[in-house]
Amino acid sequence: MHEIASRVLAKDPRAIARALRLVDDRLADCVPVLKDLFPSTGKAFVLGVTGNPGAGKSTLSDRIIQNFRAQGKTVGVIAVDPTSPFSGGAILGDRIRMQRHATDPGVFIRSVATRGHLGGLSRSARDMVRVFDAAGVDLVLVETVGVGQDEIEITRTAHTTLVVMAPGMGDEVQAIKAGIMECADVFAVNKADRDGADSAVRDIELMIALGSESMVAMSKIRGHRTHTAADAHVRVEQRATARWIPPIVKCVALRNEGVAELCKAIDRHHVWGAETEEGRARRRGRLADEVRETLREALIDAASRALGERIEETVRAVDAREVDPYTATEQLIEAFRTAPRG
Ligand SMILES: Nc1nc2c(ncn2[C@@H]2O[C@H](COP(=O)(O)OP(=O)(O)OP(=O)(O)O)[C@@H](O)[C@H]2O)c(=O)[nH]1
Ligand SMILES: [Mg+2]
Repeated sequence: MHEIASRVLAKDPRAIARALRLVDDRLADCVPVLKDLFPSTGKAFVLGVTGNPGAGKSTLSDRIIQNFRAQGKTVGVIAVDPTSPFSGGAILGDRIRMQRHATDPGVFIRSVATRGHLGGLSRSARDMVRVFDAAGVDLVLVETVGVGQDEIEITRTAHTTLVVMAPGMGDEVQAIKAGIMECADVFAVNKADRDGADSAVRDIELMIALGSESMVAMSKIRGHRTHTAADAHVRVEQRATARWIPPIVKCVALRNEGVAELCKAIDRHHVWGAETEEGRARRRGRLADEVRETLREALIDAASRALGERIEETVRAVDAREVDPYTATEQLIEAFRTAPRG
């Protein structure tokens, strides 16, 4: 076994930090480490926390961490720093708001930059979750801003996704736009100390009642690019027989109000995911997606290595109308199949 892997399994904080860095940088050494760690994973509960910038995700996460710590559970946090123009300063914000846990040896916090990731952010997040999981952490909390496809994709790593909204910010419309309504397992209407919390709850209830189909329709009518995420969700929903209806919990993260109830709602979804056939099917579906995605990448890598220049030449030939793209692809596959293995 890889030395870092055995130290992660022994819960050595420095090895955990190093493994997280390896995974985040996608250094070549990370795959053997992940292979060693995988058999020891599958025990942690993974909670995704998403929502619009400033909705109170970090403040609420801090409270949720407190709640888990009070039960003697250990926590790993992955805070994905958004590239979104409206959330400048989030890195500092996250640090400050979770700072009370910074000296707690039962809490590991790791920030991940979204900038510079070549589409592999959700994979990095998933593998970082595994590092924490193998190290025996009980809860892995992943905070991401619910804007942009990349960030939303990350929520697929989670067993339970908490969507945090704040009243009076037009969050519901923003959320439909971003496609985050569809990935919510539990809603928190935070900042309930402000006006409009009850009407925010009613809006969300209405949207849940309308169902995903209507959300997709609405999203399409509004011309949002992101309706594909919603489409995919509807397909998943149609496969599931007993639907989970997301509960909506009002809270005031600043004053720790409603947080205990929120944690109970999260826990109910956790149990649903682990103990119902629908929940288990959803978890298996995610692993199946991962295997397909990894296979696709590995095949493309292998084909690019084996075919080299030929791919570019084919592109030029198609562009020059010398060959159609269908025949060209068939020829490339045939060339790949018969290429000498190296
Ligand atoms: N009034 C009120 N303010 C809150 C509450 N919870 C959080 N806030 C404030 O809202 C602001 C944003 O809180 P954060 O926890 O940083 O929100 P966030 O969603 O993590 O923000 P980003 O990570 O920047 O997207 C801070 O000034 C918090 O103090 C609440 O329950 N009531
Ligand atoms: Mg935050």
